[in-house]
Amino acid sequence: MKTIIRNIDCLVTCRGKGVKKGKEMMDAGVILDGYVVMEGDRISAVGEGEGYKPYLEPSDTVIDGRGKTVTPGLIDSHTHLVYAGSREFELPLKLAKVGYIDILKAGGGILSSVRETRAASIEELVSLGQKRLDLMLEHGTTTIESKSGYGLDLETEMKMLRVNKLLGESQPVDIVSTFMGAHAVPQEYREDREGYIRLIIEEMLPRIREENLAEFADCFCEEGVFGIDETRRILNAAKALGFRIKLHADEVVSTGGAELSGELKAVSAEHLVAASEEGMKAMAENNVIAILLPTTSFYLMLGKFADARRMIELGVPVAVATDCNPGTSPTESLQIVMTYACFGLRMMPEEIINAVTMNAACSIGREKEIGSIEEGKKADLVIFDAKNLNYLIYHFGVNAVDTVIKDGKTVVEGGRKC
Ligand code: IZC
Ligand code: ZN
Repeated sequence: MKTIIRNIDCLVTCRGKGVKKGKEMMDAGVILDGYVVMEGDRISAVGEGEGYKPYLEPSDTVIDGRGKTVTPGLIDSHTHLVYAGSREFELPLKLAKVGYIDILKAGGGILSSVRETRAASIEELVSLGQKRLDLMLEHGTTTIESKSGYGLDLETEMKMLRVNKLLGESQPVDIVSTFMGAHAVPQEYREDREGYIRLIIEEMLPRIREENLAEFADCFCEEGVFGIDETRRILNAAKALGFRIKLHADEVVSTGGAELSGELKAVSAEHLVAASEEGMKAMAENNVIAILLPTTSFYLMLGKFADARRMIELGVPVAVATDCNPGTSPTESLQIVMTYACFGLRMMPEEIINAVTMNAACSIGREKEIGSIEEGKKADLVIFDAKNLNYLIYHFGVNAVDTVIKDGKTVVEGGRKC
C-alpha cells in the first residue's frame, strides 16, 4: 500500500547534494504539477505530471495536491524546547528599554527559567514539551534540535536531556539533543565563574557523553555571559570528548564569536546579528552553517537583523530557526519565522525554504535522511494550503498547514494533529 500525492501545484523538493550556499540557495527544486509516491516510511518516486500512473494500484491512498504547496517536513534547527514557567512579566521591562543582558545580570531572564525548570518534575517537563511539540507539528515541523541549558547543574541538565529522549520516543517529531550547560553562569557560582566552567568541563560534559544524552555541545558566547577564551576552553573540551560543536555567537554585540566558530570548525554558529565581516569570512572558509533567528531580533527590539545577504554573498550556508524559548522568541511556528526571514533578513522564498529544510538538516547532521523530497529519503512532508511558495511566506500569522506526513503516516489533517 502506497500513498501518492498528485497534481501538486507547487512541489518544493529542496533536492540537492548537501548544504546549499551562495546562488545554490536559490535552487529550491520546484516542480509545477508534481507528484510524490511514498511506500512505508520512505519516498519512492518524485516527478511531474502523470508520471505517477505506473505506480498506482487500487489499494493506494491518493491525495489531490491541486491548489497546494508541498515541502519537505520543516526542520527547526535551534530550539530551547524544554523549560518550565514563562517570562511575560518581562514585557514592561523590555518596553522600559532594560537590556536582555541587564535583566540576566539582575538574576532574571535565563536565570528565572532556570529556577522554574529546576523545580519542575520530569513528568511536568514532558507534558510542557509535548504541548509545544504538538504545536510545532501542527505548524509543519517534523524534526527539531533541542538544547538543554535551564538546569546549569548536572542533575537538571540531565533531566532536560532525558525529557528530549522520552519525547523523541513517544510522539512523531524527531529530536536531536544539544547540551548547553554553558547557557549562563548560575547564581550559586556568581563569585566563582572558574568553578562553574570546571564543573562543565570536568563533570557535566564527560557524564553526558557517557550516558549518550547529547550529540552536540553549545555555548552562549556573548558579552556578559561567556567570553571568547572561556567558550574556546569549554568547546575544545567538548570536542575532545566527541561532541560536535555549536555556538550562540554575536547575538547582541560582537565579541568575535563568528571568528571563533571558524577556528573551532563548528558545525554551526547561531544568532550572528552583530557578526563582523571577518567572522563571516571565517565561517565561509570553514563551512560553518549560520543559523539565523529573525524573530529573536524582533522580540529583543534589536533594531537590526543578521546580515543574511552578506553571508550568502560570501558563501556561508544559511539556515533559519525559531529559537523557541521562554524569553526571546516564545513561538513554535517556523511559518512566522519564514516571513520574518523574508522582511527582516531579506531572504528570497527559495532561500528561506532551503534554510528550514536542507540546510537545517545539515546543521543537525541529518541530511542523508531528511531535508528534501527525494527518492530514498524519509517520507516527512507538509501539504500547505498555499498555491505557491511565495504565497506561503506572503500570507502570514496564520497556520497554512493542511496535512503533515511523518515517516509515511498522516499525523496532521486539516491543520489538527490526528
Ligand atoms: O531563555 O533567554 N539567547 N538564550 C540565548 C536565550 C536567548 C534563551 C533565553
Ligand atoms: Zn538559543
